[in-house]
This record gives sequence, structure tokens and C-alpha cells, in this order.
Amino acid sequence: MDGQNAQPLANGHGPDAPQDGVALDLVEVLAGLMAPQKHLSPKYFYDQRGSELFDQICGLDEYYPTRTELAVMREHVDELAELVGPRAAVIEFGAGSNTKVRLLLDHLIEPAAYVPVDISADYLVQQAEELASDYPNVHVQPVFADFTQPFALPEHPVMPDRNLIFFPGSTIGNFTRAKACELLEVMAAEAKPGGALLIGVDLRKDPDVLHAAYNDSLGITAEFNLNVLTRLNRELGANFDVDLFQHRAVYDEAKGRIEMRLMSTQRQAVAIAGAEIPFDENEYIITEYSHKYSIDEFHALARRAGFEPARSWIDDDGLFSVHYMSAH
Ligand code: AVI
Repeated sequence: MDGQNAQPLANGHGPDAPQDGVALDLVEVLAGLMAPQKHLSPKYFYDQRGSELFDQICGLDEYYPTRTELAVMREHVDELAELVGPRAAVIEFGAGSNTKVRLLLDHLIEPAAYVPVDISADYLVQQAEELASDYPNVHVQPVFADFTQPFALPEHPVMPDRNLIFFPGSTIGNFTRAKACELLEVMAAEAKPGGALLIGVDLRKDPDVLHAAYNDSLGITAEFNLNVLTRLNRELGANFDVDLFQHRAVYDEAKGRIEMRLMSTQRQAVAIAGAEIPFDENEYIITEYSHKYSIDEFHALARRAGFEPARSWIDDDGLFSVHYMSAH
């Protein structure tokens, strides 16, 4: 791509990419709200306000993952660059924080290409334009696709020596363990034999630390969670009274996961697209899982999906892990 003209390659999706994160799917939303355990997909958090709130979460003292992952990457990036070798194509699943990919592009040996893959075209294009002008020797080619399904990779002017799949932020934790395995299988296929994966994974830890990270004292995570109801009102004409729901984040130690919930403070009914959704007092919608792994657990999962763990780095407090794995 030439600096100013970042045109994402579409991969089986229509030309009208959602401008505001992933578009709400009414059928999916209703099915989730009518299920015995009400649920909504976490992909719906990220409208413009939700993305702003998530950025604020990443800067909170209590929310350790973002800064810890970056610190671990910074500490080991030279060793990582050696392992990756020259002329890699970095394929990022989800167009995330520029800081992390810049760290990679600054330290890898002659990186050949950068391919951010996302379903939200506005972030993709903006991020790609900035990177293309700052890294003129790197072929930046965004791909507009749902990365949970196999997608076609673009050609590059310089043939990369290997694909490096990059999936930071412990976003893998937002998938159930079974879905995480399927996603890792897609990654192994996209990496191709000889390729590799660099992935950030949040670790199991003291439940109090997790509780604080997902129930922050400033209430930003609460606002982030409740914002999805405001979005349903605005975009689907629902009539949620947001004041009658409360944010709860609960750690289930046996399952190794945070459950983000929106709890109804009273018995009530909510109307959405002609349907009526009844709530009992204290009944809740699950809006997100955030799974936590031990190193061994994550290695076993990745092996099942077709990766061989090569290096795992963690911070001194054992909060967060970054793994480099080869695809076979
Ligand atoms: C994006 N994802 C990895 C975050 C997490 O920690 O699971 C989303 C989040 N939810 C609440 N706080 C942050």
C-alpha cells in the first residue's frame, strides 16, 4: 500500500464495512437475550464510546494486562527478533494498539509486511495509513475479514521468509477454551508450516487482583459494560433503563475466568424490536468471559491447535505471559 491510500482487501464481506466497530446483529442479540442464560457477545462493546472506555481501562492502575504485556515485550524484543529472523510478514489478528506493533516493526530484522486483519474497517484503515507512512519499507496491507474464519492473505512485493501471527492483549481469553482452540487452528493455518505465533495471554492469579482489575474503583469498567445497553437502545430501538442494571465482574476460579455481567436490580421487562425480554430481580446478562490460563494449560491448548511452544516470557510478578510458538 502506498502511504496515503490504505484500501483494505475485503474477504467475503460486503463493501459497507461497519463504521463503528462490529455492527449489531438483531437476530444474534435477540437469541442471546432470550436464552435461558441471557448473554451478549463482547464484540458489541466496541462502538466509538466503548472503544474510548476500553482505552481508559488499559491505562488504569488496577488493569495490569496492557502495561505488563508491553513491558514483557519490551524486555524480550531483541531475543524475539532473533527467533523470528529476517523478512517476516506480521499478521495481526484484530487491529489493536499501534504501540505494540511499532515495537515489533522497530526491532524485527527487515520486516517485509504488516497485515492487520479486522472486521472493523475504520480502525484498520486509520492504523494502516499511519504505519505505511512511518515504515516505507514495510508493505502494509490491511485485510477486512472476520479472523475467526480462514481468510486469504495478500501478496507482497517482497516475498516474506515467514508469517508471524500477532495476537496481543489476551483477546484469546475472550473466547471459550473450545473456541480459543478453533481460533488457534485458524492461526496455525494462516501462519503456514515454518511460520510462528506471538500471543499475549493473561495468567491465573490471586482472585483479588482479578477482581480489582475488572471492578475498578473509578467505575470505568462498569461504564464500559453498561454502554452496550445504551448501544442497543440507540441502534436497535431497545428501551433498557440503564439505571436499573448494575455491572458485576465475578471470577470463577474453577473455570479460570472472569464473567462480566449486567444485573437487573429489579423485576422488569425490556422491549426490543417487538420482542419483550423479562428480567427477574438479580437476573443478569453475561456480556464477556475473560479466561485466564496457566502456562502449562496454554501450551497444551496451543499444541492441540498445531503449534509448538518455543519461548514463554512472563513478568516478575507472574501476572501476564507472552508466548512465541512455531507452526507445524
Ligand atoms: C479485550 N479483552 C482482552 C479485555 C479483557 O481483559 O478481557 C476486555 C476487558 N473487559 C473488561 N476489562 C477489559
